[in-house]
Amino acid sequence: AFFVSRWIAVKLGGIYTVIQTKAKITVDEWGENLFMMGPYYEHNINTQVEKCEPSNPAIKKAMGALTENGCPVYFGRWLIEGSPYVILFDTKAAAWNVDRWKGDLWDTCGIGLPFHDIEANDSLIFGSMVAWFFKELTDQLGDSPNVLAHFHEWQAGAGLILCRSRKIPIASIFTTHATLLGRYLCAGNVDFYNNLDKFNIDQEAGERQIYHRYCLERAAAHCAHVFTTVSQITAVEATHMLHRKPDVVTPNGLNIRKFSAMHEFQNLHSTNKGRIQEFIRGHFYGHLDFNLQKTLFFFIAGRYEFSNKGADIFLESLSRLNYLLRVHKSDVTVVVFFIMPAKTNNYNIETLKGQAVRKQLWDTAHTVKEKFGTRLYEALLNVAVIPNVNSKWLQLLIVSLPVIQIVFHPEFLSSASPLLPMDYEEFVRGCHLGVFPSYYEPWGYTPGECTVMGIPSVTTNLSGFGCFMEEHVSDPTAYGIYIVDRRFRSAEESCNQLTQFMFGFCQQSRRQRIIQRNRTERLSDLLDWRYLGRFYMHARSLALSRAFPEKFWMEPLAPPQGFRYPRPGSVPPSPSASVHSTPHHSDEEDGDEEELYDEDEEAKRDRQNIKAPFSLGPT
Ligand code: G6P
Ligand code: 1S3
Repeated sequence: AFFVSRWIAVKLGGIYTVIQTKAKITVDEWGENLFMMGPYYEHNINTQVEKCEPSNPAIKKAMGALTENGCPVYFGRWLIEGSPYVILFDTKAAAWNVDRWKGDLWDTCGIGLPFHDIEANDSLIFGSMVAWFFKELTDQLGDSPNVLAHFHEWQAGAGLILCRSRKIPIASIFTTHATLLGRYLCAGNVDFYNNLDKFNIDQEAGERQIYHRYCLERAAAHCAHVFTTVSQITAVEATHMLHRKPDVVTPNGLNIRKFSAMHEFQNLHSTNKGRIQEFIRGHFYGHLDFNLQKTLFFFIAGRYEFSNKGADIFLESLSRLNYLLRVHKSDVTVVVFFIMPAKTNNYNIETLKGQAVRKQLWDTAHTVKEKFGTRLYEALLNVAVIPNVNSKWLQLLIVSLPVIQIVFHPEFLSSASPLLPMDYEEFVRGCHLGVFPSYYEPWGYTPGECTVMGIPSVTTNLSGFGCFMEEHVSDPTAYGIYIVDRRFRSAEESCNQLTQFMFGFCQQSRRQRIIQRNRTERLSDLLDWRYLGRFYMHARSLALSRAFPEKFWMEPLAPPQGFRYPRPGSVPPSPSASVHSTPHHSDEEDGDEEELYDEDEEAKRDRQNIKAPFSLGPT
């Protein structure tokens, strides 16, 4: 089996996450017969791949045929869990063929690529090398063993189109993780989902100057033995935008890591939150007029697609939330992080200074801690604690203060950053709520990643993840999955709903948040590749049975058995009706509560219910 994608060892975005997290279970299934094929990028490969010689003589010979003709191909092991083999095609070195290969593509299917679209040209070079490789390989192998190739996204489409038009004997799958037109149309402020059948798609693609890309995508979808996409909502979109209904929906999973100590993820939340608080102390140095013990951290993260990722309605809802918190005289402050890579020049000097001063104060406070200890540190930083301020005046001051602070972090997070030295996972764990109110989101890994770390999140019924949760969980909100309706409501109504979700979240006590996190984490099993991987297995069997019907036969597929995760055993968490069972729980802000509800019992019951979340009929 071969996985063909532009994102092999290229750390960027959701498709990389699919391929990288899925590697382990796919290697478990295919062992030495699994190969991931991608373009060769020297800087990525040096840090992520261990080069070696292929032990399979047919692979070696096929690679040799390309390399000897001036188109180098490399082999190695990708240094991730499962250590899959990778075959990497040096598209830069092979670029001298591009004009000839453009001619081949034109002669084959009438798709012409403009010279200025570098990504499309690169994808053609990659695809031409892949098709050439498969030709050499299958010439040697004959039909034993059979070759199955799974192509991801339009950038791998050319390889698939060329293989099929040259009648190379492979079973093929094409998975699209979005449609080009869907993404463009949604970003252009159209009422996309209510007009799916009304667009003149050729014209729309032409007007957006993506006609050639769209042709590659559409041709790949039609050429494949099996066409799949990542969610039901994108399946409907693809049916209209590409004119082929996907054969299988292959939802995205994750590798779920279970801690031996059940509540370890809660401790991790606490430690990482401490690190975010440190950043905040430095970032707001001189303006730190809010109590960090009463501060909640929200964040949004993803590609900088302002309206597609819902940053627009998030900002609007934050201003409404700010208003609500003020009029209710809430003592909660919300700090919101926008983690969206954008164009940057340099670090902001003021920000660096703030962190440096914070560090100095920390050191100073520690040298004198025998005398004054941490309280001095807090006092030095916290301008709200001003001695001799008359309490009425102070109250006025607090009410007039904004209760929402926004930090825009225009880069991916990294533990090597001098400002916020945390990896994405650590950062997510330290936050309280992920907010992803996307308008266009075929799947949406961000809320899924929050879920497996036990962090509640907001998603929408226009995201694959949100729809999946709506389908499989009876009461997602009770489990900390807030689903904003962006399908059947106006933008104004969606903003209000999002505001209410966030306001409700802010009103929870610490104890309620802890209980909610426990519940959120329990949903992880639903997102485990160990379950979701079976949709990929099904797609592979289907492709083999269509490509080589005399050898592979598949029983007609029984419809997947719907699974619904039940409501939690109690009413949604309320301070008087539930009590946490989390060890090491410090709870300065909440009063004592009666022990009326055993949460671990609830967890046990839920886990028993989720033994086999999906059954897919014969595979
Ligand atoms: C985890 C820790 C607790 C801590 C809590 C803070 O549950 O185990 O010790 O009190 O996090 O939760 P919060 O929602 O206030 O950040
Ligand atoms: C796409 O990446 P995106 O963020 O551009 O593929 C991801 C993986 O399937 C998916 O999660 C996401 O919704 C798509 O949009």
